[in-house]
Amino acid sequence: CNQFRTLHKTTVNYNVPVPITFNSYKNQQKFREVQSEVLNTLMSSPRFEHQLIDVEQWMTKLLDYTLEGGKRGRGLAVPFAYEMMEDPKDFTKENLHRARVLGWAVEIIQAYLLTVDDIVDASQTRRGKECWYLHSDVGLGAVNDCGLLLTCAVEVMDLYFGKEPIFADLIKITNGTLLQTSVGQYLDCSSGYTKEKNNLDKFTMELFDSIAYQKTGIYSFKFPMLLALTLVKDGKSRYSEEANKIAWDLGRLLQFQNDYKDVFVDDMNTGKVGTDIQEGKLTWFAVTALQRCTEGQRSIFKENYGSKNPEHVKRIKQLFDELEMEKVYKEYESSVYEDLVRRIRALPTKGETQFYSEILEACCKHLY
Ligand code: DMA
Ligand code: MG
Ligand code: MG
Ligand code: MG
Repeated sequence: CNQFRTLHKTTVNYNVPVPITFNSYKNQQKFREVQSEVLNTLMSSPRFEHQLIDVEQWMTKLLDYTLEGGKRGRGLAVPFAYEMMEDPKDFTKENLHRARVLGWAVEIIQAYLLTVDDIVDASQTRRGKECWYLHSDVGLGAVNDCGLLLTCAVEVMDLYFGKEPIFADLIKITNGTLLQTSVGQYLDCSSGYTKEKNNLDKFTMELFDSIAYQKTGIYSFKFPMLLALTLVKDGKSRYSEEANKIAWDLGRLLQFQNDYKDVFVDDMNTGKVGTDIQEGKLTWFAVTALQRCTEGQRSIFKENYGSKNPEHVKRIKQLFDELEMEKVYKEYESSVYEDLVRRIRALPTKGETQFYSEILEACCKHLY
């Protein structure tokens, strides 16, 4: 996480800083302990115990590589949501442990989503390392490895919860989340700009909002909360409509922060080399820049966006500078932050307020 901490100075100014406890050293430590337990349970389960040694070696390599180096925000959010949402008289240590197990299922799903995302985005690096699909012994086999990651996440749920009544809910929540995230990823890929298409009709803020919610908001914010609520007494009825709207806006916030880092922050800090300009992505920057463009600047955008040629990429970055996009972004981030703080304070329960406050702070400190 330290590498992201340096970004903190460049973003939102906090009126009242909220201490972040959900990813405290102690919580991270407890969460890490459960990682080895979950992976050992998985690898010694009936599906793997009679496999050839090669299988175990490959699975271990795949899981270790794709899980390593993440900030663990989404995974840690599951036990944190359980702690915040459960009535103290019903809270149990066993359920907290079960929430951590579900947190690891979320982290494996995150590893799956990022491994797929790097293929479709033609990325080079992730979490400071070469993308999985680029390894000489992986290549197109990465498609099957993604299937292995995803089915392992569901297998973890089955191994721990398969005989319990909540299992059906876990599967429904997980499949619904993945379906919607994949729709979001489809829209993200299909809405990109190329010079050949020469069409910017799709570059609207409405489409950006919808993609950001579907590809990022749901699995990042709604998913950990819904999983945690399966462990909470009468949890099903505890997901409020307002919390859902907050998940929507947190998804937008996380995505436009992600878009910011793609263009403006060095890969030494983000752990990944940006590809949004090259891939012609419908980002918050592209849409906002187009709203601020003169006709001449719009032509420059159309000539240079969506190209791998370094000169074209440089010209787009120059255009973003001419349009003062960094300044516009920071002002916008502050206004979104202020609005979310106000709405989070007004949530119906103390637990929800604390959960979303800490998650918001973590997003703005690039710890999520
Ligand atoms: C990522 O969007 C979305 C998912 C579902 C992984 P992105 O391609 O902007 O993410 P990144 O910038 O991390 O590659
Ligand atoms: Mg990507
Ligand atoms: Mg992507
Ligand atoms: Mg991105």
